[in-house]
Amino acid sequence: MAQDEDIRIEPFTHAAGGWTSIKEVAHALGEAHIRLDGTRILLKQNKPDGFQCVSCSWAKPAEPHAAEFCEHGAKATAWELTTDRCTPEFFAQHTLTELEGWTDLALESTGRLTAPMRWDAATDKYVEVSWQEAFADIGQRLKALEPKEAVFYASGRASLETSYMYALMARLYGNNNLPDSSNMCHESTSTGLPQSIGVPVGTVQLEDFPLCDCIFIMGHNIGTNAPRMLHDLQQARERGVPIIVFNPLKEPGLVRFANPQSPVQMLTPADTRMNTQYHQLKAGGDLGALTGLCKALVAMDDAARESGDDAIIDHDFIAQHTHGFEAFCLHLRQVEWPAIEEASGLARAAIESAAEVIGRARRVIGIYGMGLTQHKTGVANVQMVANVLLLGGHIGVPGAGILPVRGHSNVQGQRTVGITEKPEMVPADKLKAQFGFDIPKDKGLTTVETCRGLAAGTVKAIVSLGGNLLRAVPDGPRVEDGWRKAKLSVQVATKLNRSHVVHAEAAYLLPCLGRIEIDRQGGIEQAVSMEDSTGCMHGSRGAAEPASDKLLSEPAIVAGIAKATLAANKVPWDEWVADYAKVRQAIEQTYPEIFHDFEQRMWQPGGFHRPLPACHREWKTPSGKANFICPPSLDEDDDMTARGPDVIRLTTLRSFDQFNTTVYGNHDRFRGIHGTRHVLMMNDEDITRLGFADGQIVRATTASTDGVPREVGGLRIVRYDIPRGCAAGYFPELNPLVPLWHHAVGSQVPAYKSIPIRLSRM
Ligand SMILES: Nc1nc2c(c(=O)[nH]1)N[C@H]1C(S)=C(S)[C@@H](COP(=O)(O)OP(=O)(O)OC[C@H]3O[C@@H](n4cnc5c(=O)[nH]c(N)nc54)[C@H](O)[C@@H]3O)O[C@H]1N2
Ligand SMILES: Nc1nc2c(c(=O)[nH]1)N[C@H]1C(S)=C(S)[C@@H](COP(=O)(O)OP(=O)(O)OC[C@H]3O[C@@H](n4cnc5c(=O)[nH]c(N)nc54)[C@H](O)[C@@H]3O)O[C@H]1N2
Ligand SMILES: [Mo]
Repeated sequence: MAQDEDIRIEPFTHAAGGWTSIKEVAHALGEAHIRLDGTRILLKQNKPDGFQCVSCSWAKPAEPHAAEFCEHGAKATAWELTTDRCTPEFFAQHTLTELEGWTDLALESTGRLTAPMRWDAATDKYVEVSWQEAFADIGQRLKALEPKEAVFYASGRASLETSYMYALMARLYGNNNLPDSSNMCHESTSTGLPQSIGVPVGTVQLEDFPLCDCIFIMGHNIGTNAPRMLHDLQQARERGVPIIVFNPLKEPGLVRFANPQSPVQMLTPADTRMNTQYHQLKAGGDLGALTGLCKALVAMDDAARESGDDAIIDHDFIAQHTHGFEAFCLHLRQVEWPAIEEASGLARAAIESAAEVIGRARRVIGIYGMGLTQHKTGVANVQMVANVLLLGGHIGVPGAGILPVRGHSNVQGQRTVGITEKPEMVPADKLKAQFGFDIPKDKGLTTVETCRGLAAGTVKAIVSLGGNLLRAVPDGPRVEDGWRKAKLSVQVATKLNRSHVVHAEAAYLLPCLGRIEIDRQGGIEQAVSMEDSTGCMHGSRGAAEPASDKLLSEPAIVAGIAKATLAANKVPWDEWVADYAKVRQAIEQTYPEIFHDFEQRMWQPGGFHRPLPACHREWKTPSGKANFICPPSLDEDDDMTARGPDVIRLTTLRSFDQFNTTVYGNHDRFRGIHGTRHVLMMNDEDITRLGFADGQIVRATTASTDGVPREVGGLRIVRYDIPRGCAAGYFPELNPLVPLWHHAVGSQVPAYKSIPIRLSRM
């Protein structure tokens, strides 16, 4: 955790982007001790012949801006290219027990890892080990386990090539234990959308933005977490396209934006008002709001038809392409407005004003993020967004569609090429033909199930391709206890984090090249590829010299472990590492519809789009149609274990100064909170009602009835513009409050955005 500094709370009154943004980039570059010519590197970011940003997964346009990066992308680049080094000499000076007491920021600030390390029990220190020795020992230890006892986690940055190799390794080893960060992120999308529209990903591409005539955004903080999308939204606003936001917090990026690429906006105070309606619903109020929206659309359509006006609902589309409309309408007619208002925290008139705009639009794009997926009702939330769009026929036509904004820069692609615990998602026949083996049939473990397995002692080895599982997951302290008792932990990483300093009986820390670095195999520069949030695949070539000559690439590390672990198999691991084009050929053979002519098309400006049947109204669902799916309830908390006037609903968010568990600093510029991350943003009336004061330091305790104590102390109450009954604070500091069992029905995405808590004095 970053230490508190001078604490300042002051409202942010500027436009997002603009001058502050450029200044911030320079600041970040200066502070992170960037090597080489930072600007030269940055100009290659997100370019068709350059490297794909390691920060968010937003689309990379075919005709990029001169500087196609945002300040967060620049920060992420600077962070990877730091001149600081975390060397064997550093580890010689610190035991892991000591490092466990360090903050996240302090651990990562030690710089790039430089050499493969093995934990030494006698000294409680990491000591350098040769790559060959590391692989051989890891292989021995994995071979000694039952295949089901090992888990292969992936974080979402690794390339398509590495991900394909990693998944193949796990399946040859004998399991589908391939959880990844999407299990904590967009798995509600991957579970919900196939049932609704027959694809696990969004249907919107960049080309749709100039054609749409209405956009709604739910539960995504675009200004911080996918800032380059602000350009597309801004252009839409300048065409007069209405943008309707549903978010408990007024996020500045969704309020006003000054484009740092626009000379006019840079030289004058001009900026664009980014929304036309902003609805501050309750955290977890989305099912209520979306149900209200659909109910209002149906009512508007009834009225229009009675008076002979144009229909609001696309009845032809519904008749030809959908299933379940009548049952859905019946459900909507039965739900009463007071219940909708109570569940959403929004007035009927507010919801109707949104419906008025969405109902009259011809081409609507629905965008959403973690504010929808990380709830007990996460899957139902996603399906309700699909329902809204299906009512108006907004799926499968240009200028419209559904847009889940993914997290990590290749998290979507990682799933596409086989990193999934669900064996049915993998073309087993193709893999059999290519490599002569049957993939394991049993479903593997999700991230939540992996944590349960660690806590229960049934998961005995944890291999991680990036990430910081111990910080990212719910119930961290209990998972940590299990992790310490496991037999093996192997962490492939660029920078030091908590999941490296908490060790199993045997622990390895294997440093890899980052994507921005030049990857040479046998002296020949290699390229890799990834998939963005809009289903487009792009090539990526590193531009900077590696941080250390002892680093291996991720494909080389995966191949090293695979060769030491697996029985004889038909995978040409060494040939693949020598030439990544050969991995791409294998990917092409396994997934020919998506990856044909991979080698040529990956360099196409704008990338190449994967075919998605829903985009041309072909529905790969069991009914053969797009399905209206009724939500199970209106309120998240129908089965919540604890209720009462003193229970408030906590949502956990990212600040301006972080990338997931990587905390760059203590400033949340857009929310005006400086110098501390230990805060609870609360409504003024709640603060008074519960007998507290603005600025008071309190303890939060989870209001669950499972008998497990969960608390985080030292939290400063910050009076904030947030609906009554809700509070907001930062991930990962607040993760100990989230019970492992508190997750979305169907997808197991932890309900990080809806945690019942009580407050007490400290
Ligand atoms: N700079 C930067 N970029 C990132 C990341 C990062 O940490 N830093 N992380 C990456 C990853 S892995 C991901 S998944 C994405 C995450 O990007 P987001 O999806 O934006 O994730 P969060 O920051 O968790 O914020 C969610 C938003 O939802 C709102 N919200 C909270 N609860 C609710 C609710 O109940 N209903 C609704 N409607 N809204 C709610 C919050 O106020 C916030 O604006 O960003 C990616 N990009
Ligand atoms: N309370 C709460 N918890 C959450 C969330 C929330 O909103 N609220 N969000 C969830 C979400 S959406 C996600 S995606 C997860 C994130 O969970 P993870 O993906 O597990 O975590 P990250 O913080 O992204 O991982 C950071 C680490 O990755 C390593 N790394 C960085 N670059 C590379 C690379 O190129 N290669 C390799 N091998 N390693 C690299 C570095 O060592 C760094 O310390 O957290 C989840 N947890
Ligand atoms: Mo994520």
